[in-house]
Amino acid sequence: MISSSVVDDGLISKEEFQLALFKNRKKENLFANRIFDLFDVKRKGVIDFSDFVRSLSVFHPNAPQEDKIDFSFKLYDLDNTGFIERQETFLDADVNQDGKIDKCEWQNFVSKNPSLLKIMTLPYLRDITTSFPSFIFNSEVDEIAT
Ligand SMILES: [Ca+2]
Ligand SMILES: [Ca+2]
Ligand SMILES: [Ca+2]
Repeated sequence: MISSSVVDDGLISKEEFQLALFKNRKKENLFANRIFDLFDVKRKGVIDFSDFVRSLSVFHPNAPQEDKIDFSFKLYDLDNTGFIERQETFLDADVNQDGKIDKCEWQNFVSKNPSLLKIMTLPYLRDITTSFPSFIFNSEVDEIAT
């Protein structure tokens, strides 16, 4: 459905992705751009079906917490530096006060603030796995990395 919302080509463009997330294709959204980039595993500027399924699997209720933390870290690391810099978040997670949040600080922060990971779980995906067997749950999302 998403892939055919603008151009029915079996691929999800950034415009279609934004439309699905925010019901709005006009407004450029930094967050939507970042999620799109993370879903665009093959870096082709479009999301194909395998990219989509693979990335979405991290949002499954049964996906490992570690994968969710990882994905959320990348999500907030908007400029892809491997750190969440102060300007990327207002969160007071920078324990060693070096002006940036590393993966370790992020893990600690998230474990103290589990609500942050709520957006990383989409309960309805549980139904997809049962009603849509080709949705293969995997934990290979690490490969999305940089
Ligand atoms: Ca399309
Ligand atoms: Ca960064
Ligand atoms: Ca730090």
